[in-house]
Amino acid sequence: MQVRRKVYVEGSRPEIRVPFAEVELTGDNPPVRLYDTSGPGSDPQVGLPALRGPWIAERGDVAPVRGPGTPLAGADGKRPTQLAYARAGVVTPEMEFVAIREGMSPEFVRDEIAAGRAVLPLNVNHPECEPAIIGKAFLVKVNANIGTSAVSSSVAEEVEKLTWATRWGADTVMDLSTGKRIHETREAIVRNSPVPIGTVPIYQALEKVGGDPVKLSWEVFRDTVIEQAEQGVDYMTVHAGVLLPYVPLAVNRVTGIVSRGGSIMAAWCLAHHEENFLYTHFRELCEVLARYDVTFSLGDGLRPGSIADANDEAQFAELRTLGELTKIAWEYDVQVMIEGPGHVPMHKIKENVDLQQEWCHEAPFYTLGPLTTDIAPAYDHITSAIGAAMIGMFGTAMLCYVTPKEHLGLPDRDDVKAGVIAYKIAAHAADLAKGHPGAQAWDDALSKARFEFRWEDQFNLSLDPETARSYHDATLPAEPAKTAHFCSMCGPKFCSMKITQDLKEYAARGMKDKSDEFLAAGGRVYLPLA
Ligand code: IRN
Ligand code: FE2
Repeated sequence: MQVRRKVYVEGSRPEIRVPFAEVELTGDNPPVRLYDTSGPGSDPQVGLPALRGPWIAERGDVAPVRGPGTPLAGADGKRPTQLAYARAGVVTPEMEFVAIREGMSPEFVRDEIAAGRAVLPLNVNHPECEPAIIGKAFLVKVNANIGTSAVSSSVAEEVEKLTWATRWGADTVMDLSTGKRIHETREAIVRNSPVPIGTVPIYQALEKVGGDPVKLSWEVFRDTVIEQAEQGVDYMTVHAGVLLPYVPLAVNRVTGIVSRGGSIMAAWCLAHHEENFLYTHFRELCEVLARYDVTFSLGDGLRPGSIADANDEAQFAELRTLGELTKIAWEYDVQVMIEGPGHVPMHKIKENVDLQQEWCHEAPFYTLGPLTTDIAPAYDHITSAIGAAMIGMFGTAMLCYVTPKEHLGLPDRDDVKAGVIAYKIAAHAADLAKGHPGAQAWDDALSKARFEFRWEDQFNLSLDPETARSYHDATLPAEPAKTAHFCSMCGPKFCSMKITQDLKEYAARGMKDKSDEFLAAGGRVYLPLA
């Protein structure tokens, strides 16, 4: 019954094989190809094959074998970043890969990266990754956060969550692990991940100094970034815009500083009464990230954590600084995205995108929701998917999911699925609104299947085929119901789709016949229940 299968489209050379999920349809309806993030599947003990291995090797700018201290780049001034190549006019195999994935030309992909409007987060030490592009001209992407905390989860469980999140369509995954076995957990995640992996290195740096933010230093942070870059982390959240003078701006807020990284850096700045070391050492950090092609995700440490605090001075002061840092990172050929809120009511969402695009020179925006109301704990995947759809429509490139457990606890498997599905809906709704070429073909195929009562096709085209099928079967489990021209929602006599189909038939026979027949039958559109 499952007629979804993985197909590959070959690029200009045989090892550029771009995956799609192909849905076969009944009758003479052509198959539909969907963007596919699930990867080739791996044995967690072995990891995925190194798809990008030959592409990285042939560029000759990094050592061929991974291990401490291997990257060679930087020594001769050449930086192995996709931004450096794009600026030099080179279309890398990675760029060609995403061009096929998105249905765009490779030159367009290269030019968007060169302009800083899109990023390709691909660490030279993550050859297992299937390239995915993040930028407003492309499909809106979804990030899912996973990670162990001090109180729960094992390494195996986290790899399982990664696979589960990408199965439902997560385009990137962030490992926010803290506590024990943090290095080992991340190693297992990166080696098994077909999607870019992001982290927030300050979390691990904090573990290294025993959990006391005051003991943090640039040196501990830098070494943590190198450790994670060696493992292959593709992008890193860095809260370099939480400046000492901005911290007092958050004091009178309803919810103060809600960002974990933001509160760690604010505590450090206040305790030392010194400027944020991520800001003062930013150029050195750029040099490290450039060596591995790690993409910056400049953190929004002062994002609003409530409707009352949206679009305030603290938030926008930090955003201006992120714009300044973007220019510096670009001097080093380092790719940049900008993180955004948080909690924002619908009428204040557009201003966020407009200011971010203006102040940050069109670097891709990556937002956490935003939640459009604070009244629904346990349903914040919904309160935030509303904001995510809107902010996506206005030009946000990636949406960080929120699960039903937000503000309440650590998400389990079901929460991860609920969050990813809610965000895939938001992202796709934004793709439609933006008129991304090809986005509507999926809707049209499903609508047609629905109208023609091709139930199996409708299930198979669904974002969540299993749930769609099970809801249908809960009331009409028998096999003939899969071709019946009604469902249990309205029953056989009230189905609007059925009535419209009859109308079409009448129209084909001539309006006169049709109206006679209609009047003879009593002239009612809705028939009384038998
Ligand atoms: C995304 C946009 N703004 C924040 N995020 C994500 O929130 C960020 O990438 C990370 O995954 C998570 C927690 O970040 P804080 O609380 O440390 O800022
Ligand atoms: Fe929140």
